[in-house]
Amino acid sequence: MLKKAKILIVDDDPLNRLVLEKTLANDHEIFLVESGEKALTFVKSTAVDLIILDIVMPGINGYEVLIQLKENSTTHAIPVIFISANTSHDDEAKGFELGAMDYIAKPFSPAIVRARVRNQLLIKQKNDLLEMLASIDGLTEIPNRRYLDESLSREWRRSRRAGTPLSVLLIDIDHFKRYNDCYGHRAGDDCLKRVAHALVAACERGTDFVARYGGEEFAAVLPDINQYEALEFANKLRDAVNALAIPHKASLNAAHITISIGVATTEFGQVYAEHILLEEADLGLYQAKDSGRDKIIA
Ligand code: GH3
Ligand code: MG
Ligand code: MG
Ligand code: MG
Repeated sequence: MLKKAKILIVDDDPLNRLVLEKTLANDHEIFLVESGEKALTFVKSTAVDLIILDIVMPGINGYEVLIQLKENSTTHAIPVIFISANTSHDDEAKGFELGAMDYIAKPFSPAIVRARVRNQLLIKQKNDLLEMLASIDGLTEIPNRRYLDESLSREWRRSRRAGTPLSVLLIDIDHFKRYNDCYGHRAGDDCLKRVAHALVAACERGTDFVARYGGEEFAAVLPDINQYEALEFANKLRDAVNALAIPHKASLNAAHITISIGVATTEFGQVYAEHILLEEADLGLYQAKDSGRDKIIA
């Protein structure tokens, strides 16, 4: 089933906008803008499912709009259908090369526009589902390593471009091997799930996330967070896991499950590779273990 989608129509011709709106408004929620500039501003504040984009417009043209959409991580996956009176094969090929999903020639048939829009929305729905399934860890049902790597890479590039801070936390359950040995692997799995959910629940800002890094290790990515704030957040995570009070009688540092955390921050336009951030966090984690566990080291 296709749910009502948000569709942005970008065309400088008022009549075209009107006809397209009438064609699609019964099945979808329609937004209209008359220029490429306005389209790029609009998608910053509203998540749309599909864009129908005119090519020839005063100001920036449709090709340029598509290029800019593709460069931005929040808009690169929005399907774009070009709609144009430019019907040469070269124009059409250029549209596809830039990443358009479809190309409709003006004048258009409303029934065909409806069908093509529906096709693209169905493909998008399936792609979103696949993307979601490929990004979730099977045991804990939180984001997995693949999601972490892709998102960290994107956030690192964004931080470097904008000169904003970015913090990464590596989180490791203390004496977890002893937990498995003492309570069994099934109980170990349950413990991992509970810790994972406590970590995720502590992320209040929509831009922060925690992923399963592997085994009994997790990573948190905190965009726009400096070292001081990252340490505060790490404390919150440590408190959240302590508050679970999961008994661990075989632990060597406490009577319940605890975590150790390494913190790394890139700040003040400092440039180093994203893997170095993880390595720095890993170094902090190693020191946290070395200094008795249930600790946080930046
Ligand atoms: P430390 O405090 O130094 O981190 O000690 P540790 O025992 O937690 O560290 P170590 O790396 O020696 O052991 C990690 C353990 O985590 C070993 C492994 O069996 C367990 N583990 C990893 N993935 C899973 C999992 O999916 N389920 C369960 N039950 N255990 C897991
Ligand atoms: Mg036009
Ligand atoms: Mg470990
Ligand atoms: Mg461990």
